[in-house]
Amino acid sequence: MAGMNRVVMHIDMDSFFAQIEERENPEIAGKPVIICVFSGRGEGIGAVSTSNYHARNQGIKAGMPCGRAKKLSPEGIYLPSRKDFYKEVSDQIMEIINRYGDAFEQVSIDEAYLEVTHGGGKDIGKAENLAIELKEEIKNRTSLNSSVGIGPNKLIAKMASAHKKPDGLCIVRPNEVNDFLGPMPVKKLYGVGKKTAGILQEDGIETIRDLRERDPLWLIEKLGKARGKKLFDYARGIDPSPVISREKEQFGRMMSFPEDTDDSEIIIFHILELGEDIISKIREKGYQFRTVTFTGITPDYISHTKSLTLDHPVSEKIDFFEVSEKLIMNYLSKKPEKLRRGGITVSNFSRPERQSSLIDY
Ligand code: TTP
Ligand code: MG
Repeated sequence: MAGMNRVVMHIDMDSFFAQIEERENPEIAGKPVIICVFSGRGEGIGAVSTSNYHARNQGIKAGMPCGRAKKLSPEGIYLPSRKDFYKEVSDQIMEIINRYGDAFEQVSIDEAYLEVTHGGGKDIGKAENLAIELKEEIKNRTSLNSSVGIGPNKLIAKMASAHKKPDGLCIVRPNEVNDFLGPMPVKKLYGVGKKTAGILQEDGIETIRDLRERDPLWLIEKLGKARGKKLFDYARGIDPSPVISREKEQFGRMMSFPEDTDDSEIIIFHILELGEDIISKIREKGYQFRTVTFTGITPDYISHTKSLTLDHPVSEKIDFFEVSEKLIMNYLSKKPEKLRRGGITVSNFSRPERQSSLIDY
């Protein structure tokens, strides 16, 4: 990817666990909400997992003992963490995010990276529209706010998503990277923890700009080779690390139609276009597939799917076109309503036996 302009997106949900609880209990809206994890070592000994922004304004922080939080915010609403439930909501969100990029990497329960260099990228304006659409789809389907950062790599995208929280969208173009990072306190730089920040501050380094002015050899001497080199690059907004998709069990693409439509010809036209991309990816990998799934999303974000599984694996474009067309016609005959978005996914992969072995024998 060297020399190529990348566009990377980082999505992070706002006060995730607390926001879910606010959604589930509308009566607590507007109050400080604190989610506590109890250690099992006796009642009441718990730590703050997260809190909403009202509680943060009162000085409450993740990791703080709940007892201390209660002193800071006696009127706060304290709720026990329901991790399994949050995980379900997370899965739902990740499934949405996954469809917006060329590569998708989930990094925690509420954050993920997307490489959008090809899909909507290069042109940052297109990436911006993609981000607006993604935020909107998450909001419409889960009622939750997210923050998105867009930058030329993972480091900048991540720092950008944090920059305008909550409900933020922050775009940092390659020529803006230095101005974006420069004035920030050094502890905000990704990879700088409390300890490193302390070491740097002892030597008068307050901002990322201060860090940038230091000699690389000085940094290596202070922080060790690996960390010193890394922070030298990070201070300049350099991060070549790729967005790594886990081995996928399916390949899919999703799109918004130019306008809401139930016209089968229009829908098929767009979906087959998405398919071009999917098929070339699959052929690149040497996969064959048996299942094709069509997803339709209505203007009020209800989604329906329809799948078709062949009795033998295929990999030709013509097979994909045939199956997709059949699926979409079938879908529309059962659900004749307008669609805002549509998507197509192929799955059920296998690798063909190598043909040459037949000849060898
Ligand atoms: P974060 O994204 O770090 O925090 P957040 O989503 O609550 O708030 P922000 O708006 O700043 O992004 O973490 C996601 C979830 O992970 C968080 O809701 C709760 C959980 N978590 C813990 O349980 N303990 C912790 O120390 C942290 C940082 C997070
Ligand atoms: Mg978050």
